[in-house]
Amino acid sequence: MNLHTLPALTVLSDNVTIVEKDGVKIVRVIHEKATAGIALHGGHVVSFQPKGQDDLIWMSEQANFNGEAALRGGIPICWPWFGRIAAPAHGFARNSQWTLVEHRENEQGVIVSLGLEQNESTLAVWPHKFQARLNVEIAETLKVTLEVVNTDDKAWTFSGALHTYLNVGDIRETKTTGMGAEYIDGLQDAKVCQGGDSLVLTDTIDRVYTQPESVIAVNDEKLQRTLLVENQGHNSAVLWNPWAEGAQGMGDMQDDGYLTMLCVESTLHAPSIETGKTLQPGECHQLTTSLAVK
Ligand code: TA6
Repeated sequence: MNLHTLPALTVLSDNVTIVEKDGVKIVRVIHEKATAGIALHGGHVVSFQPKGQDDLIWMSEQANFNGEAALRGGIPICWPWFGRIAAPAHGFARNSQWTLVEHRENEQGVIVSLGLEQNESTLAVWPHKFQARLNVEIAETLKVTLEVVNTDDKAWTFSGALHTYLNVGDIRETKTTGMGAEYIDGLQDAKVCQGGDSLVLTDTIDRVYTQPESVIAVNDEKLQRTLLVENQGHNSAVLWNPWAEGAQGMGDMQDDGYLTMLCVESTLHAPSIETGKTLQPGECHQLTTSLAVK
């Protein structure tokens, strides 16, 4: 996504500016090491481009920057649940307005922190108090950490994902390794399956891999690079591509959009709200994903 042409609203420092795309404010970072954008709507990373590289992040040309829909592409924050186990799908965080808490920078890069707490509309769908902090570290690599704290006086359970859309040259010439052998297949009623951990996709895929390696490698023949994805605080990694028919069925993805994207997600998966991870009052959890080019 080209951040350079967006009108600047506020200059916060030499490297950090608030810009706007349609109705959505974006924290834009232009640093010696990389450029990046984080939309306050959704706390959504929309771009990460290390110096001399194509963007590592895919954004749909048809994403709705209207401040109402979740953005298609980028790194959606799925929380406090992952998937369609409750409504709205993937939780409310990706469709909430986050606040810029702080930004810090030095010659290595910039850290941008956003915050979200319960409000009337989150309490209406999930009756719990929480404090969420999204730390986005922009340097030669990108590190995104979602930290959630239980600020309520009783325990609650949650799941979630950092639903990264990677930008690839051509999905048909992209090989993913390190997913691990076992997966829950979203296309076969959550059947548990075994398979090789190295894949070149030829069709739609929607899998929760339960034993991923610590580093997942996405080898992109066309762009001549390998993207490395390293996750923490997760219990699985999701691989998703809607392929041609899926893309055609989505109003916010161009028909051929599936050819240049691959979701590799840092996921805390649970089959229901009740079976998610439990946090007692005062406890916190961090879910992280890091992206690098080899
Ligand atoms: O992470 C994979 C997935 O849960 C798929 O099942 C697919 O629907 C995708 O997310 C996108 O979901 P969304 O609600 O953004 O359309």
